[in-house]
Amino acid sequence: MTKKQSVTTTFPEGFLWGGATAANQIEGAFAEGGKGLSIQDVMPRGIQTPPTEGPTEDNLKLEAIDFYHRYEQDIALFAEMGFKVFRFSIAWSRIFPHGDEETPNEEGLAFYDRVLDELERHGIEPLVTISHYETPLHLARTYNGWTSRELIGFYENYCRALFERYGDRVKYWLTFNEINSVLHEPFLSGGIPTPKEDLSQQDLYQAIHHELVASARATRLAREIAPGAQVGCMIIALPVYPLTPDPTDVVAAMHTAHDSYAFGDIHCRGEYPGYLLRHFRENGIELEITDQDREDLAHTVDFVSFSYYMSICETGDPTKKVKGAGNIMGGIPNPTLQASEWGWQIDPQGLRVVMNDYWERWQKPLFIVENGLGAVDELVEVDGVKTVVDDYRIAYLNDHLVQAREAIADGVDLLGYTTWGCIDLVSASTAQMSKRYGFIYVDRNDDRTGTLERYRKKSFEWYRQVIATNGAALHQGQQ
Ligand code: BGP
Repeated sequence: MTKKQSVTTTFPEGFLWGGATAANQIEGAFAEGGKGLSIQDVMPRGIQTPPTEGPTEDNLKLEAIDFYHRYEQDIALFAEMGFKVFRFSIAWSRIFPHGDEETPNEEGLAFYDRVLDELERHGIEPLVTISHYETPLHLARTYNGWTSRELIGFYENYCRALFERYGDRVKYWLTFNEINSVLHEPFLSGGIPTPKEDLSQQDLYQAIHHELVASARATRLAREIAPGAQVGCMIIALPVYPLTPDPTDVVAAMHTAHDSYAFGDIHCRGEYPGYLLRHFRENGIELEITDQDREDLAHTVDFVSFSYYMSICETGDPTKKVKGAGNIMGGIPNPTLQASEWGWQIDPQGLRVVMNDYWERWQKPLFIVENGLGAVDELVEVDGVKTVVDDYRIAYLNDHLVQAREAIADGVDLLGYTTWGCIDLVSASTAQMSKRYGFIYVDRNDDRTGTLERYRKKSFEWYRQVIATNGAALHQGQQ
């Protein structure tokens, strides 16, 4: 990387401000337009309970927030906030209803044409996640998801269909959402129905290997079919702090950090890092890695994208190992931090730490593609207008953006920032509607009541100003 180190105290010109979503959490219309079932259609409680046999009516994702029919209105609201970029995912099962067909479903492709048209009309750059926790159910149940090498070919076909159709209009692509989460949630992340406790390390790492090869093949394919495209990996960024200054805790933190670093290392360096090979050796894991796989892995990504919600602590003392409430990755709570209503610890400075860390480690441009606060919101009337006075969300986002700006001043190359759930959507981990992230309130409740009407929250105007001033409207926080 030869890019000159920047010394700046502001966001760069052309910085991509925007918001992020995923198909299964917003679209609804789960059986329209020729769409097949995805794993999400059988996850009415997110990761809290095992999947159901088929779709059940208590599954909020079946209708979600009806973006499938309301995308024009929603994109207009994003444009009103001044979005430069909108991150969304393509539902694999809209394009290949079962996942293993040879030809794509035209109706599915046409839907995303319309979404792209609308974004283009408003001058909003699309940022597309190819696979966001929505593996076609057929691939999960027939092949045991990514444990099967056959999924590489199916995914490659899917990517080919996307690059051929949208390659000239989509510049930024992400191959797999939060790819490192497969270690923790094999079904959600890898479409693997075998319960985690019955899954051997061998099978799990082989599945991961298949995903990594598929990701690299997508990168190679994008370069052939859509030469202007930029392909990024997407990982959960989770700074791991030692619980105490005891060197044993520091080493334990290093090991836990490696669990996530490995995914970035392979995507950026094109080969397995030594610490992971050692883990394989010492645990009797022997992966099937072909010469072709090695060649494929050498196609490294253009940028590194990540979600950032929290940091965790780690200890080498087994008596102190407790798993905190929190996102998919869990981790030991940090005694110095406060947590959200769902137990996710809030650590804006951790964002600066992780950005410096990734930049120094990989020297690839970074993209923050998820960050936000899931909270219970109350719809109230202010001057006759329905809204949510979400000062807590404004404070959260403000403090994280201030730290991102610090990291930029530290020399980090940051392409953009998309807040998670820019419009209220169904939660991934709990499948609740009441865990709201948006600038836009959606009238939809956990019991499936609600009109689906949209309302601007207080944070809507705040974000509009932040974007309009390219960050100058932020309030200085901790440094
Ligand atoms: C990430 C996922 C998203 C999203 C977000 C918030 O792990 O990529 O899909 O949902 O976390 O999580 P949750 O919805 O569980 O609050």
